[in-house]
Amino acid sequence: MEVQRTLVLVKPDGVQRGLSGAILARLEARGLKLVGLKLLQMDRELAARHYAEHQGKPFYKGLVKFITSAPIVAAVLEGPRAVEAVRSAMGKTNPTEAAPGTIRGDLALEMGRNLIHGSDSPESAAREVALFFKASELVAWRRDADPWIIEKP
Ligand code: DAT
Ligand code: MG
Repeated sequence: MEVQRTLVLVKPDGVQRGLSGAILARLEARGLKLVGLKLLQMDRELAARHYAEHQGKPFYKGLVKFITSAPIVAAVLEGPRAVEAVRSAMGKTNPTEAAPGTIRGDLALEMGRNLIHGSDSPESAAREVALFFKASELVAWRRDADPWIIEKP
């Protein structure tokens, strides 16, 4: 199975609500491996680059205002098909449509306060990881539990 890396952001609502640990714990418990982690506050320039695909949409201004309003936690997670694994764990963009058992379905109510970002494709992941992390900030490490999580690590 293809090993991938993906970018996760615990958005300002998640940090302010004290859910950073709970959100990362769900992804870790699923078997995804942390290879990068930091707390930061995004500026408008980083937000514009991160959300470039949404520029011009009606919700764009509010999205940038929200994502830059307070600190976030940025993480890089690695595993087989990590992009899809994070997306399915997150649930649908609109939390009221997100399935119970998902992060958004269990912990959020509104689109503009949906707690978490996860890259939507391996190409987006590569671009987004590079926006938030230098290569030297990513740690390649062997996890003792790997053979118990990944059939062919
Ligand atoms: P996702 O975060 O599930 O990848 P997205 O990339 O389509 O969703 O949008 C990025 C964020 O923008 C999303 O998490 C919340 C906000 N957003 C998207 N569509 C919206 C809409 N129609 N109204 C308000 N906010 C929206
Ligand atoms: Mg998206």
